[in-house]
Amino acid sequence: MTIEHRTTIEQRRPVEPTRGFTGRARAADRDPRLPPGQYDAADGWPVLSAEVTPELSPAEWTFRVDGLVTSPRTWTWDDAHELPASEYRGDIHCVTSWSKFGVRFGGASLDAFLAAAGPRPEATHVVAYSHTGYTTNLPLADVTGGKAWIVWEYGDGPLPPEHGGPARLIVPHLYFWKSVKWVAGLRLLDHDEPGFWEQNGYHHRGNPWREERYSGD
Ligand SMILES: Nc1nc2c(c(=O)[nH]1)N[C@H]1C(S)=C(S)[C@@H](COP(=O)(O)O)O[C@H]1N2
Ligand SMILES: [Mo]
Repeated sequence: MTIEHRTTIEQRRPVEPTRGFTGRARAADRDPRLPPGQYDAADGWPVLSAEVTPELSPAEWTFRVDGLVTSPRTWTWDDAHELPASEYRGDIHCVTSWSKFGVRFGGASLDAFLAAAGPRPEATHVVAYSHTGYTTNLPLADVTGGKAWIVWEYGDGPLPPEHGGPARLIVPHLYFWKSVKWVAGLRLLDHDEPGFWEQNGYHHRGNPWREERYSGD
């Protein structure tokens, strides 16, 4: 993952939709589901990857939880599918300014994985990482309590490879760069450890409603 590649990708900032002669949407016209500075991508779903889509079959995919846990564990595709099914229906928001409303992702709640591993009391943060080397940091509180999922379905079908299939993390209440594609695991830590984008100027938390896009926002 080179700087040039990263820059190219996040510079693909979509053009604001045309809003007529006033050039500005009236507050009353604005969809309340749209966080500040975002636009509705409607039927589109941009692919944003810092790496080439890996060839990763379900049989090769694994998900590990380790670090500050009592029982470090690795799940295979079949193991993960034995967990209670859980889905997210709602909106997603990318820092490059597109949002998508009412999407469905199916998989298992991250709570189910964490419960099996048993976070130690000292654990405050996690680093989530992919099979390709992408990383992102999150407070443990942002991935517990029904706020994060490991998903392998989009709509009624399998999650497409370019969107992180066989399986990805989703943390939909934060900007989508936290939602690691081709997710490989979660390491629990007693401190915050900036990931790939966070080391390159992105905000450590990324709350779209507070427009926490870049460090200092
Ligand atoms: N492994 C990996 N996960 C990733 C990324 C990436 O480059 N690699 N990009 C992130 C960013 S910046 C965004 S906006 C979303 C994009 O997801 P999408 O391509 O399915 O829209 O994935 C996030 N997860
Ligand atoms: Mo992004």
